[in-house]
Amino acid sequence: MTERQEQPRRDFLKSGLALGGIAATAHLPFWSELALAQGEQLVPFTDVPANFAVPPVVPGSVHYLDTREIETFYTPNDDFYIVQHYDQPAIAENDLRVAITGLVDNPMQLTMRDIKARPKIEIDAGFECGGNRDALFHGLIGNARWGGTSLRDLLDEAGIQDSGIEVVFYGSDKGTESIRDTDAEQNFGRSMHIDDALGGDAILAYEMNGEPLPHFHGAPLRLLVPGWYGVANVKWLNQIHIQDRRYMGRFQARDYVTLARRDVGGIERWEERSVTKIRLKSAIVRVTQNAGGHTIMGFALNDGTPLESIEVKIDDGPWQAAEIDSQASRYSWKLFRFEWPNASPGEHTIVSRVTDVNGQVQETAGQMPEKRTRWENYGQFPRTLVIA
Ligand SMILES: Nc1nc2c(c(=O)[nH]1)N[C@H]1C(S)=C(S)[C@@H](COP(=O)(O)O)O[C@H]1N2
Ligand SMILES: [Mo]
Repeated sequence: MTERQEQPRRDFLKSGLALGGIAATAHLPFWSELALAQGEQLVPFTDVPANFAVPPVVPGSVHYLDTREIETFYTPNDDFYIVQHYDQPAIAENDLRVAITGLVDNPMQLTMRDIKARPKIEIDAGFECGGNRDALFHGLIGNARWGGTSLRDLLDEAGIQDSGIEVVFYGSDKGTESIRDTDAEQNFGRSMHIDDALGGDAILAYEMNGEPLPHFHGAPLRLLVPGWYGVANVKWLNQIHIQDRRYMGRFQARDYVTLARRDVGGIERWEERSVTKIRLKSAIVRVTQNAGGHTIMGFALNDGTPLESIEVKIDDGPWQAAEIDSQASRYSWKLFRFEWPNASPGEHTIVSRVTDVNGQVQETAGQMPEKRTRWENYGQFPRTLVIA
């Protein structure tokens, strides 16, 4: 047994949830106040184009949230963002077989009944698409309670052989990729290093907010890797393959590959890197006017590292601490609120930033010249509005 296999995984998970993943910031329950109260008014942002509107959910297309309208800690299933790159296969629960293949002592073929008979874990996790961006006001995001069974326990039971270093997850959705001069049929696939697959809190999820996993979110089974960008969460999952080499599929090695300058052993290089863990990020999503003044709200998201603070800055003022929703937990999104009592009439620019317990601070996009591609859009996101 290796060291990683001896960790009491579930206890760790529980304490992580109980601690809420928040180190040193005020805990206030306010999610129930997200809906507009009587006499409260939404102050429109002037950075939102007049024609910006979120289209309804259409089969086969992308759906995103209107983040200005976040009203609940758990994103409703029918409004949770949707991204897929191939088709959206309809798979009857009774027909699904999940194969565990490759470098394992005990290859498996699991039915949904087998999977549901295993110990169930429920975990709150928010995630965003690695391609989430300012132009969509960061609407490729959602937060839900996921129910499923431990990936680690399943892999332990399969018995990964010493030569196995990579775990590949395949969905049953398919498309054709032109690779050099060959049109090759592909299933959506993503992989993780064996240490990430065994060392994290990943589950095979079949429930979303207490309901069976919806069709567009990968029914009947998907991978859910708390703290990772959405692309890791393979939908319509039907095969887990353990191999002795890196997986080089499109969404691992060519797409969802971010570009940044990095010190590589003393030499600064442009590095291409697969999108994996969620980068520390926050954004303001709404401002309301009420009897006491104005309230600014937003969210923060990261890889599960506990937060130190979320702060708000108004124009050229100081950074001031916001309150974090007490429902926030390790991997959930963290909704925040900032009371703005004496807003002066006129135009304002407001922005948030989040800091984690390791002292990592969300920077402005301008402070990150080394960060190039649009993947992992985690720079500070200033918003503009006019106070009447
Ligand atoms: N099988 C499969 N899984 C997939 C995808 C896909 O195209 N096919 N898209 C990924 C991407 S890029 C994202 S952002 C998330 C979106 O999950 P959601 O649609 O449930 O929000 O699913 C991931 N899992
Ligand atoms: Mo994505």
